[in-house]
Amino acid sequence: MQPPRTTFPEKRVFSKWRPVRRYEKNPIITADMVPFSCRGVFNSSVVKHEDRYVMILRCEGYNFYNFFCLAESPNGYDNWTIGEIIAMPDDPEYRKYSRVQYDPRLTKIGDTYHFTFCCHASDARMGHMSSKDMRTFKWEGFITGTGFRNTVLFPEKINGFYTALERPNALGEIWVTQSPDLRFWGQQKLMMDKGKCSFGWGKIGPCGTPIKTKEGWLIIFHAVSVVCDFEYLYHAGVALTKLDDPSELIRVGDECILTPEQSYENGGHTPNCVFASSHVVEPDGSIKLYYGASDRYQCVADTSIDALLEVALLR
Ligand code: BMA
Repeated sequence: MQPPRTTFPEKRVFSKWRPVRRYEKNPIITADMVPFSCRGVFNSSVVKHEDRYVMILRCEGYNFYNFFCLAESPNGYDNWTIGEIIAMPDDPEYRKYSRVQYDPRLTKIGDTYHFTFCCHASDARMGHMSSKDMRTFKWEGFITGTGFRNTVLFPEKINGFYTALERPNALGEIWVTQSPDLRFWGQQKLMMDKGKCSFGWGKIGPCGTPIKTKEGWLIIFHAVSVVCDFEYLYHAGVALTKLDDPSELIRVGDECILTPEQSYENGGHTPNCVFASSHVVEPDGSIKLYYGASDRYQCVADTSIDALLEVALLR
């Protein structure tokens, strides 16, 4: 008979320190603040443009169709003003996929904001618009065929190529893809399969713009575990990859950085869901992490590059 285990293996039990602290006034945006018929606001994307935080707010109507609104705040936490609905492309190919759109992602490359989002007909496909002023958006075209979701661009070229993370819809894993011109994409490589994540055995996918650090690219991802009544639980985690080849994983943090624990995350439309779709890195290395709670509310939390690296490398 095995003797009873009295100690845990090293690095499996950690201090109570947590890398992410929720904003005490969460949720920061709710459907009743939107001046249009709307049942939920969630999984949005934020950039700091000039002196304002500008959000592409994902709104879900009572017809269950989604639309994107612009929202602005002076400090990224409160006093959000909800503005115009973003005009979607007047393009014959786009119209075939225009019934459903969701999961906005924003990356600034040079002086241009790139807005990628999921469009759906019989399967998902990634659309791409660009903007210089975060008010008007130009349709650039589809950057994937069907079967792909959650494409997010890196903020700079890698080895001379624009680079993005994407998720094949059916597989729920993270791939790296590259392009010479932001139009034609290829050279796909697997970055991370769901078996690498201790809390993402259901599926995983990329979140906001990868963050360049001295240790490597810090990748925030969403991960789904499945509990015994077959319900999904959505969490956020971090991974670190090589700077010159983001398909090469350095390590994946075993501890999730955010998991549903508050009533607004455990209830709502998709119970037990936090979806950290975007973040803003401040000059001092602190990070505002924007996340949707239970597919109903838009929230924010505070973290930092150092805290996320601690998880990616050591926890
Ligand atoms: C995202 C989107 C949502 C979904 C959510 C969980 O990837 O597909 O529609 O409900 O995950 O927040």
